[in-house]
Amino acid sequence: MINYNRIIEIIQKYNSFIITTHVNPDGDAIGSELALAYFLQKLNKKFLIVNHSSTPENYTFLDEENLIHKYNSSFDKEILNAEVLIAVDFNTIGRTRSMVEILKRTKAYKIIIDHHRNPQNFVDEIFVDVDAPATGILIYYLIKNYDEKLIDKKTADALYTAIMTDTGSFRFERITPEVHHVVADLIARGTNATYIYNKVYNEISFEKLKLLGESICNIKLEMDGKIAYMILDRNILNKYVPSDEEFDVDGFVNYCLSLKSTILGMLFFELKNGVKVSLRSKGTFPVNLLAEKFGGGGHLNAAGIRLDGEKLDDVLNKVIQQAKEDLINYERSLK
Ligand SMILES: [Mn+2]
Repeated sequence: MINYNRIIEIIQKYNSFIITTHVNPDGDAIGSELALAYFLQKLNKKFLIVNHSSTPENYTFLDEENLIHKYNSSFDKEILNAEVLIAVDFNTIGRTRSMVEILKRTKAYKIIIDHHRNPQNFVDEIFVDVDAPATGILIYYLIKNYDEKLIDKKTADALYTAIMTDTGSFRFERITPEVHHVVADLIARGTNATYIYNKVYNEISFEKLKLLGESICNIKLEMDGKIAYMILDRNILNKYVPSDEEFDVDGFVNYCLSLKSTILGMLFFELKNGVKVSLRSKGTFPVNLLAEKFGGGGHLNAAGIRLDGEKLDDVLNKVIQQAKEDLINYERSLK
């Protein structure tokens, strides 16, 4: 259980804040940052939201005031002089990529508000609830603890987006009656669930839709279909989305799990220099433990690995080999 009063104490004590989140921010990251910023705004606090990545197109509708900035060194002075740094929705400093050095240098009092396992100790205080389905729900309780009247429509929209996206639209594990109560409250405050869903998921480009189609056509199976995986190598990526920038293929991997046989789904994304792997599972197969063997992490049913500088073929071999071993041991343990 998170001590919300302690977070409020910190917010009341100080006046200038930096809010940041992880590389390739998802809906939970962006929604949580904005809801927190709207809260600070109402308390007349000075704040700056600055991230390594720019905000994915499908979440920009939440940021009408353009409060979120993409990091460059012109922000260094403000980051160094801030009194508090709030890290949301991540727990290892490396996930801020280009911001690692400046975050190490700032003397700001640092806190994490998050729901991932095994936080790294780069901050002064950690507020983590691994049972929470989204960081957004923690921000909701934080504001509610202070004064629920401060949850206005735009805050509700940001929080709804955070919770909707991190729960796969309310389908994943850790959905409880309580989560639905929170969401009901957000809708009561003016959030239009259909509008948000369409903004987030139904405005992708034709190219990205075709990329999804080809990714699905190329799904490969192992262990009688218990493992299903997709490979997005530079060839297929360049064919549809010719850019060196990493982009969001969040959700593609879930199609691997739509097969009846599949317990473990994986997506291999070839970076300019390295490989990113997204892992998803059904039931109690712990993909976070598989990810941790390669320096990654996450949740029981959703985790990720990032191997900079490594070749796609090598990563494919070793991750699939380890996945098979883990799955065999897992099935043995069920007997
Ligand atoms: Mn999250």
